Amino acid sequence: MVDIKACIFDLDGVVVDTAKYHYLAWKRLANELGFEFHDNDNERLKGISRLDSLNILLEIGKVTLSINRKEELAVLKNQWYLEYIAKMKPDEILPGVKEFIEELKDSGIKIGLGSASKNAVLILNQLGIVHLFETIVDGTKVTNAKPNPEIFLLAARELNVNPAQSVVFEDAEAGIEAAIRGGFRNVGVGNPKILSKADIVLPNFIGVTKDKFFSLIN
Ligand code: B16
Ligand code: MG
Repeated sequence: MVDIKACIFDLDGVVVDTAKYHYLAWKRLANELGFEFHDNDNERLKGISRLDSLNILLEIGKVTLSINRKEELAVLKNQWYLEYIAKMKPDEILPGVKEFIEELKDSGIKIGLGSASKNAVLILNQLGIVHLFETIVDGTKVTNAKPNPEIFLLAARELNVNPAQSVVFEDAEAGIEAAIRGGFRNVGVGNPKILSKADIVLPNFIGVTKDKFFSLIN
């Protein structure tokens, strides 16, 4: 029998595709620093923190910088990223996910957000869906980035549920790893090859209902 009390959603790649905007901003930074950043390297930046992403980008470009310079560049990248975010509209919410969350909420399941992004609240406001989440745990509230489970453990604590009775929805390998380390049930959203460690993988939320989901996760 399924005993699920809460569902915790990642943001980028699960609720909205902000990865494309992160990519454009990182690419612009790489170009300013004199090297190329390609789409196929972008997967490595998904789900991890801004500074961890910058370190990977610099490793790709074989560039070494002081911590102060890195912090300046992370601020610059975020300014460019926020220019894209400011133009986002509610129709960029990924298909089916809002309806699925609403159905879960109506049936009494608690809903949380667990995102590495420090811009999570801004993005949810921009999309008009901030009210759907009973708790929002984002990059401003934790010290350890995914694959550390801190984000999801804090969300479960704030929702007053056990990890074993909660399901994490994640699009990134680092996020599934964090869910596993925290003792959560988990659903990969996206490519089954990348998310091979997940309990189950859904390609997206199109046509996903509460009953269909419960029959899969059981
Ligand atoms: P920010 P998620 C993550 O969001 C992104 O996947 C990752 O690419 C990004 O570096 C991270 O947020 C930090 O974002 O620069 O806005 O603080 O997938 O955990 O919702
Ligand atoms: Mg993500």
